[in-house]
Amino acid sequence: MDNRYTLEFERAIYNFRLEGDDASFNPVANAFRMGIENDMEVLVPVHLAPKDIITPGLCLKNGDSPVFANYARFDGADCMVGAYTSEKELAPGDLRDVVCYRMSDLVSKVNEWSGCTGIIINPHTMAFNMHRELLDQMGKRPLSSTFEVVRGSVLNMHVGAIVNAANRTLLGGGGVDGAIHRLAGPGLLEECRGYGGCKTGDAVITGSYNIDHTDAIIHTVGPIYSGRPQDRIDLANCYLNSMQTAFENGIRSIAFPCISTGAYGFPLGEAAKIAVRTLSEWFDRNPDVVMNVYLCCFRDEEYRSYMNILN
Ligand code: AR6
Repeated sequence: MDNRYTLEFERAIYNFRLEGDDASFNPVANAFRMGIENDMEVLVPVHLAPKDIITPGLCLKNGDSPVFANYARFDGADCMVGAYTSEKELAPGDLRDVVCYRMSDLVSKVNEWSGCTGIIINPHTMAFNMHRELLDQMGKRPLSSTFEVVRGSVLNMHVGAIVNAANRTLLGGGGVDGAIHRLAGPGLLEECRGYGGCKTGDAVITGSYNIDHTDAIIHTVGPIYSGRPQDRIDLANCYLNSMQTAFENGIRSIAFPCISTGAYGFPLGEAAKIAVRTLSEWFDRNPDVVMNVYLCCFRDEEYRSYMNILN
């Protein structure tokens, strides 16, 4: 199964789990809705035996043959159908018979089957429960880009692209730049060498090399803070050009660090305001694009700055 919408859904659930109690449903709902509208498929474990041997059962179709979905019981009451977003997620369950099924069809089936309370996604790892009410809510929620402020490193996020706060040489350095290069390996440095640098405020996209939970790295160069008005323009351009680069490369989820606020000394409060304003403007200018954006706060004070603004 190779479906980029299923992958985006898997990523959104992973990030939701990672964020813990503060997590917002918005990115998951976006990924789910986008998936439903674009024939997202999931792997459903099935029994190949006749229906009367398995009760209760949810009859799906695999080509012309009927098959019966596996289900799981929770707390003695809930009966949910298991579905997986990838072979990797399926592996720990040691399940042999699966069918690739359209999520929209599975949702319809679940709603028809009185014994079933919903779908459980990746029960062996992330275990994301989608009760009927949640399925209903997510199905109705309007699609729109969202940004989520999260605690932690960009390197923890499962997204289409991770943004690097690089320098003008693009040849690595300290901070998040150093961490990304260390994890990605020498192939990244080699590709970066080929670009001959990047101007302040611009963005360059590369492969992700050994970082397998993202497809790309977008390197942008923030301003070294001097207090001049140009710093604010340059920082806004970092967000704008990174978003545009992501969009033009078909990327629909992206994780930003707090660009320029470490070694480059940009005051946090001001930088957070610029990030929020620039992203909101980009969303307004691109109403037909649905992008899940994560603003990652490696240090607690970064998180506090965003919260001050958003509250
Ligand atoms: N992992 C994840 N995020 C980090 C890490 C890390 N190890 N270290 C810092 N951050 P900075 P800048 C976060 O200093 O201010 C480099 O040497 C940090 O909390 O990495 O744009 C480059 O090569 C903050 O949210 O970048 C440049 O020369 C964000 O990363 C220069 O620093 C940016 O902090 C760029 O300075």
